[in-house]
Amino acid sequence: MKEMFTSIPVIPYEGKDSQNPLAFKYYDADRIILGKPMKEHLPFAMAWWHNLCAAGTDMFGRDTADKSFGAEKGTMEHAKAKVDAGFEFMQKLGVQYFCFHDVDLVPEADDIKETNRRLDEITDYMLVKMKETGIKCLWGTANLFSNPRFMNGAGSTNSPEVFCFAAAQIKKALELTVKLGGRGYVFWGGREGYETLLNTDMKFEQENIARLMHMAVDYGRSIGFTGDFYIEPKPKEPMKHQYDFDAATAIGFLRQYGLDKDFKMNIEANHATLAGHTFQHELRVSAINGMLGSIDANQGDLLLGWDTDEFPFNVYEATMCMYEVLKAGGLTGGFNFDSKNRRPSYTMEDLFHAYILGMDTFALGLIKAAAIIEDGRIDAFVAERYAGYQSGIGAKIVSGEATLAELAAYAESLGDAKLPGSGRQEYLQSIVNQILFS
Ligand code: XLS
Ligand code: CA
Ligand code: CA
Repeated sequence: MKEMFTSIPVIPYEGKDSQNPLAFKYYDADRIILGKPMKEHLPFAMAWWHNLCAAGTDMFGRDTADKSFGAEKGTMEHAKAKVDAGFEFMQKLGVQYFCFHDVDLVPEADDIKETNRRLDEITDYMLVKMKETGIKCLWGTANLFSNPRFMNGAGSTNSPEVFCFAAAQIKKALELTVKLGGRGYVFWGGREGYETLLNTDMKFEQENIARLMHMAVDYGRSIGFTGDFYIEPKPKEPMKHQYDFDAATAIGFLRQYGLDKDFKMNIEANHATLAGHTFQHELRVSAINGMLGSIDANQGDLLLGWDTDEFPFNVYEATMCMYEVLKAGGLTGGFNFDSKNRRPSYTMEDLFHAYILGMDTFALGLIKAAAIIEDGRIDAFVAERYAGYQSGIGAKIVSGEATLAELAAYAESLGDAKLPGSGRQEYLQSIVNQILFS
């Protein structure tokens, strides 16, 4: 097989003083952080769709990047060239996983039977490469939003025929995920929402989404899928309102429909900010509900109101992310770079620079989050802040033994309450800065 990225070597770790654009400054795969090598804390994944398919087309202009990889687009030869390019890319960077949608892998045919045959062929080819390289599948998914038939959603569509096509694609994508040994299976409900309530039966649509998910769980388990199903919340875009608005909403939905044992969250940074939350907030909500599964590692632009899927470079955000991940005991999933180069960064080298940026950002985030935990001042402050609940009336409240009347009598015996302890926000922020920049 011919090398695709001839000008790019295997990317070495050179340390923070390196000026080599094709070297890691912080991601040192075998460096031990809190007892575990970085590469185990950070199971990075390549997103097939952005890295091997998207070439810069936007609403106002066509492709800027050449992602033909020497083959004619829309052919199986091109699908194979993408596999070759993808595996060489991951190997050169030391990326251990990939994520895919069905239609990222092969050109979709007019007849679903032919699409499925192509998927069988390409995944046979991918399996060979996986054996050769040791690279694994993080998660798979079905694209239930691009084909015009999904204009009104997949599980939430008004058309039972379209619902069946969604079921067929999910069935196949689950089989492929099992075949490739994927750790997880994602539902991103891009078109599961509405444009106007004037034409929408919201209750029925959500019940139907739950029906489809139950069928997916039953089928997945019947063919040996033991991983996690994930919902990837996103509040809007492409729909005006999406049912999986944020983690809290998605978790409530899963519990309402009895899906919470099989599902966790796949949290994407850019979707968190579109929902009006911080990335850290969405991670914390998932973690405290035992549902922090996987992460789509990217970032948005707070000045833009849409999903820009930028490569993450905000070290503060990455640090807070890794703080949540470490506190939660790690991920069962991984860190998928659901990120794309900016349209004017169109060369092959730019693809590598982008991954080096993203991997270094999370490596630095990991190092700094571990330092915050080891430093201990923040954890100690939080523990102290709630210490009143460990004895006396506080302990009684927590034990569930206290009655409202008893607490009222206690308040009356005090006459007036002293103010709660200071939140010390500025002090805590200065600790984070001290650790980040020392
Ligand atoms: C789009 C989503 C999508 C999912 C997978 O905004 O991020 O790419 O991750 O369908
Ligand atoms: Ca996104
Ligand atoms: Ca995503």
